[in-house]
Amino acid sequence: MKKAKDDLANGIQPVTWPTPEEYARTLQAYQYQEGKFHFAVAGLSGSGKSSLVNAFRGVLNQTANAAATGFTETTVAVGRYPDPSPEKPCVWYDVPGAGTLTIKDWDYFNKQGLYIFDAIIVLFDNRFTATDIAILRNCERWKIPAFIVRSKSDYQIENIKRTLVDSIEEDELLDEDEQTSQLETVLDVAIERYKSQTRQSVEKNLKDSGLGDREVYLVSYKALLNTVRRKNTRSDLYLDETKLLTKLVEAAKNRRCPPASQQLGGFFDGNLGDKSASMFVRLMKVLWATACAWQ
Ligand SMILES: Nc1nc2c(ncn2[C@@H]2O[C@H](COP(=O)(O)OP(=O)(O)O)[C@@H](O)[C@H]2O)c(=O)[nH]1
Ligand SMILES: [Mg+2]
Repeated sequence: MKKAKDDLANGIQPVTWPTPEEYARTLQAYQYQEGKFHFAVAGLSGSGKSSLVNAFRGVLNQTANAAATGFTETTVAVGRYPDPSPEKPCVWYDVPGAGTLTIKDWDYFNKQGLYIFDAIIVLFDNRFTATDIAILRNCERWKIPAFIVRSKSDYQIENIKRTLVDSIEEDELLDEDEQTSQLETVLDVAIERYKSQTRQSVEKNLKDSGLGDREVYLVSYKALLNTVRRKNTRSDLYLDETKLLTKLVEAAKNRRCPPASQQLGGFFDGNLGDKSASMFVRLMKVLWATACAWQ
């Protein structure tokens, strides 16, 4: 007890695991259903979680089936949103960030029962937080695929673009032709700047926390929604939406369906009955077809 107290005082955080009873209670509380994929989106209030959940489900913000968006979170409740499309066996969860709660960063993962999920999206808008790091660290412990996603890329790029336009227009050293030519490429420059700034900042945060480098997916709600609905528009900016959807399904599929060499005691012929095994294979085929359709 004294050691635990001293460790905490010295910034060494305890590694805790839920008891089997807690684990079972969490499965029940989140209405975990065998044969479905359970994806969590975690992040600070206002980072765009509810919008992202809506986009993944192909649901427009502010419509009847949509998760509520654009208000300040005040509750600790995790929102559960089954995919409305009958052929997609996915359930999406909207998980409020630690900033809303009185939970310590290191305790957040267990307290929110994030260990039951098949994949977790760590969503950030501007600020990458200590909770985000704690989620990534815990995902490693639990072997849960985690995806770092930056939201609102359309908005962020538009802001960078506006600043660039201002500086080109203010630059007295440029003649008219030079200004015109720079203004023509300003969107591409803004996108590149946004990509490199985001990657550098995440890389630094991960390094400072002793975590290895990882991919960052840059997305916008509207582009993701269109991608899920397979409706490409010219007016929206598409970045990593397709890649994220594909990798997400791929990772969840691999987690549930390890290659034969890693299967525990014959996954299909022992642990599952014939009927559920064939249902599981069917499910995988459907999910795989869905992922391919997104490509
Ligand atoms: N421009 C833009 N705005 C977004 C995007 N995602 C969310 N928003 C806006 O950001 C605000 C907060 O989003 P919300 O989904 O409610 O965030 P939550 O509090 O994390 O659930 C809302 O006004 C959304 O319309 C996006 O990709 N692009
Ligand atoms: Mg929300």
